[in-house]
Amino acid sequence: MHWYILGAGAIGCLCAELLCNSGAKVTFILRNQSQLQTFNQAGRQIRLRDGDTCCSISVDASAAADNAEIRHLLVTTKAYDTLPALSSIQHRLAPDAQIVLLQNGCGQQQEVARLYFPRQIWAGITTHGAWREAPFQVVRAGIGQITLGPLGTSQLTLPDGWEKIDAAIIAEPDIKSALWRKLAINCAINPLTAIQGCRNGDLLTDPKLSLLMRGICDEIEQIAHARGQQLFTTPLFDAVCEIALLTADNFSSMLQDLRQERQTEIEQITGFLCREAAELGMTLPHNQRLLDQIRSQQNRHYTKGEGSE
Ligand code: KPL
Repeated sequence: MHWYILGAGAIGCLCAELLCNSGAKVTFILRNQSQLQTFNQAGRQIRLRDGDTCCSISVDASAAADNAEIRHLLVTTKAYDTLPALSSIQHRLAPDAQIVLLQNGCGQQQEVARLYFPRQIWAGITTHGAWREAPFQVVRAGIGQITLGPLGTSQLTLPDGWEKIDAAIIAEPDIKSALWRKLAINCAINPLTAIQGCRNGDLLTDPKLSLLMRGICDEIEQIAHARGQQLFTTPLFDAVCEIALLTADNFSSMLQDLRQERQTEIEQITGFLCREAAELGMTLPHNQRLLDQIRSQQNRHYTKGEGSE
């Protein structure tokens, strides 16, 4: 089995390790010559650090513009990069290719299923904790699981070869609900921590932030309910508090993106929720305010970036 991976960030590298260890051949698809050069400088290897233990794995890389056919593709790019990244390799995708999308956010999965029909698409979420300390070098921050489910079909199978992976891979028949649950958690934690510049755990210890988070959660629940989505068996606020406690020392991915002046996934997280609300004729004052605030912070970075070039 030969799996190509689009997106060589922390989750892309973790998955590369899992797939290599399962006996698959793994090739990263890199966007341009400069990324290929960085990969060559890293010894054509990925390095994973777990506490004091370090392991290196040799993988291949190919440029997006190459021509070799792709029959198995894992996409671990940032959510906003999904469509542009896929379109850069469209000429290589076999008509019966299997595509796995392992990303935050909602909306892009349905768009991929529509645009790349009749290929088989799986969407997934992961609770693995990892961060990238340098290109192709990842630090493992917590062992989690990968939950995957097929889009647009009721046949519950895993992608080719994934049953051989020696890690928790959960086959989920109702992946849409799993994506909504992850979306709800990300909507409640990410923008608020990004605006406040705080750790996830601070949402629990600062009464003002906890109150705000409760308001945000109530709005998310209203939309989920209007869309017929059951979220958790407990109120969303309680589920979010549990995750914030488990990840108390983390800086959310959105806060990290803002701090590093990178584009955030706000449009695929709170933006998706607010678009759903607009379609339903509903308003979400707390979530809309967070969306506006993150958009304006991002725009400041881009304007600054453009001015300094
Ligand atoms: O998924 C996360 C993220 O930061 O994107 C949470 C669960 C909020 C953990 O930080």
